[in-house]
Amino acid sequence: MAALRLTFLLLPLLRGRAGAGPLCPRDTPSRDLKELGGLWRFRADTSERRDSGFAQRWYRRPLEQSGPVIDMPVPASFNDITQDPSLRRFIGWVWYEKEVLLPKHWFQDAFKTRVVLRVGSAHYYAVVWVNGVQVVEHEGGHLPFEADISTIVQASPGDPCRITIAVNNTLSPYTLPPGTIQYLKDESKYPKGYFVQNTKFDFFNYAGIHRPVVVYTTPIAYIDDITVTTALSGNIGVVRYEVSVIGSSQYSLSLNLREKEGKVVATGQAAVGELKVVDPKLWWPYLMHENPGYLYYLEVRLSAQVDEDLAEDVYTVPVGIRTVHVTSSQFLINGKPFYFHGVNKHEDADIRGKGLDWSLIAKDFNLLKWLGANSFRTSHYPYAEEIMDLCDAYGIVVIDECPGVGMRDIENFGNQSLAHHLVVMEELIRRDKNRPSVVMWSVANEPASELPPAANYFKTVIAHTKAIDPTRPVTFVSNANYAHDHGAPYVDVICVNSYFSWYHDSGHLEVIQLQLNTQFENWYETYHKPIIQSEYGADAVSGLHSDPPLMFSEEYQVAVLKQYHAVLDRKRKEYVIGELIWNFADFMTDQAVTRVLGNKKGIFTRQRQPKPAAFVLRERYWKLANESSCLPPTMQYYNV
Ligand code: GCB
Repeated sequence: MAALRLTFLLLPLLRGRAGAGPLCPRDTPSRDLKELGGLWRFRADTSERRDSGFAQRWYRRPLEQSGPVIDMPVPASFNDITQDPSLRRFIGWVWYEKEVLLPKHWFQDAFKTRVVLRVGSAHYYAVVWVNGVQVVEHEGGHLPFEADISTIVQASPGDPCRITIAVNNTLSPYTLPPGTIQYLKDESKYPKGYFVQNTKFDFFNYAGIHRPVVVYTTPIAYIDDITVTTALSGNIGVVRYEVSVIGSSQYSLSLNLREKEGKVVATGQAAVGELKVVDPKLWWPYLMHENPGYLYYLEVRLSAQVDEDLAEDVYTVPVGIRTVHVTSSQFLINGKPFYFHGVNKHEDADIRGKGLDWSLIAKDFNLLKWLGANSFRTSHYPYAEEIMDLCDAYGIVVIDECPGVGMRDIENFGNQSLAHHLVVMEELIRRDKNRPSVVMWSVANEPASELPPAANYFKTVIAHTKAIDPTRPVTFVSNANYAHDHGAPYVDVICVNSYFSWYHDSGHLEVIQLQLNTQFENWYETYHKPIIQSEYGADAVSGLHSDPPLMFSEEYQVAVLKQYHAVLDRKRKEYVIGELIWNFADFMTDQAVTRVLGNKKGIFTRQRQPKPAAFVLRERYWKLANESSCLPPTMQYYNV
C-alpha cells in the first residue's frame, strides 16, 4: 500500500524542487508577457498505479501520440468539465499539454533575454516539462511557481514550444491540506484495487491548473525582488524598501515613488532605503474613508552592466502607506480602531470549480461592496493574486490564510508537516508581503490544537512567520476549547469559530446568546487578546421556508445571525474586533449526508443570488460602517 501511495504522489520528489519568483509577472517597458489560457490537451492517467505517464514518458512526445486526449480549459478545475463521473472523482496524475509559439523578437538578441514560465497555481503537486525537458516541480496548490526556460526555448527559436504539466491531487498526512488514501479491500463490497481519498476539511478537493500559466521575459540582469514596508512618523509616511538584483553586480538603480496621477513624491538610488512622503494619502479600508485603497506606485529602474552590454529593467509595485497594530482589545489601522465586518469566502463556482474567472471575481467584489463588507479571510488557502490586487485597490482588508486546514490527526503535527508548513508560509509571504490589504497571516484553520504536539508546532510556525514578516500580526483560527488550546498562547489575535444551535444544540436558537457570551468571556479572561468571531452561520437551502424557523430554512439562517449579532453588539464595545460570516456563498463539498449539493451556509447561493440573510447582514454592515467611520454624511447610505 505504501509503495502505491509513493507512486501516486512522491515519484517526482526524487528530483530537486524549485520555488517561485517573488515578483508577479506584469507588463512593463522591459518585460513581455504571454498568457497561455484557453484549451489544453488533457489526459488522466487511469493506469492502476497511475504511473504510466512517467513510465512511458508522456512528456517526451506530443501527448496525443501516447493515447487519447480531450480538450481541457486552463485555468479551471478539471472535475466538473466533462460528463464523466470517474474524472470528477479522479485521484492521481492528470496531464496537460499546450504548444505555443513565442514572439520572434524574444529570440532576436537571445542571450540578452530571459524567458520564464510561471504557473499561478496547480493543485496539488505539479511537474513541468518544456520540449520534453523537466524544468520545475512544485508541491502545494494555491501558490505560484516558475522556471527559467531560456536555454530550452532558445535552442530552437521559431519552433513551437511544447509545455507539459502533470498535476497530482493526492493528499497525504504531510501535505497542506492533509488527506489519506484508504484502500477498501473487502472484495465482497469493492472491486479489486478500490480506494478513496479521505479529507477532514469541508470543501471539494478541486484539482487542475487553477490560475493562469504565463510565459514572460526579463532582461538577462533583472530586478528579482522588491520588499516594501511602511510606517508613519507624525505627518511623514515612511516607505522602506529593499531591491534585489540578479545577473550583474555592477548596476545602478533609480526609484520613483509616484502618486496615482503620476506625480513623483520621493526618489531613491540605493538598493535598500527609505522614501519619505510628507502628508501622505494613507491606505484606508473600504468604508473607513472616502478614498479607500489609495495606492502609490514605486517604480524601480535598473541599469546593469552585463559584459559589454547594458541591461535595463523596470518594475512597478503598488504601495499602500498604512500601519497595523494590535492592543489587548483593539485592532488599529493607521492608529484608528478597525472592526472587521466581513465574510469568509471560497474560490468556488459552478463548472470551473476553483479556476480563476474574471466575471466571478468582478461579481464577488460588487457583492462585497453592496453588502458593506470591509474584509474577508482567504478561507482556507491563499487566493489568486488577481483577487488580492483588487483587495489592495478597493481597500478590502484581508486575513491571508495558508492551506493549513483539516489538520485533525496527530500525524499532521510531525516534523515532515512542520517543515512543509514553514515553506508554505515562506512562499505565501514572498507572494503577498507588499500588499497593504493583508493585515494578518492565518497559519491554519481549526487544527486539532488541543493535541499536545500542537504547542511546539504552532510556536514554531508562528515564530517563523513573524521572523520573515515582523510587520504583521499572526493568528490561526480555532474551534478548540479555550482551556486546552495549545496554539493560542502564540497568536496576536484570537480567532474563534462557533456554530451554536447548529452543530451543538441543533435547532435551539434560545441558547445562542448565553453560549456565545460564555465563549467570549472565557477566551478573553484567559488571554487578554482581541477576539474575532471568525466563523458563525447556518445552512439555508435557497427557497426553503419555515416559520417558526427550523433548520435549513432561510428563516433559520436569519434567526441564527440575529442571535449572534445581539451578543456581538455588546462585546464589540469591549474586546471583540470582528465578525466574519460563514460563508459568503454556497460552495461544493465532498458528498455527505449533511451536505445538499455542497455546503449551504452561503448568504448568497453558489450562483451569487442573495438569500434573506444577505439583506440582514447588509443592513448591519452599513450601520457598523456608518457608526465607526469618518465617512462624509453623503456616503453614509447603502451604495446601491
Ligand atoms: C467550519 C470550517 C469550515 C466549514 C464550516 C461548516 O468550522 O472551518 O471549513 O465549512 O465549519 O459549515 O461546517
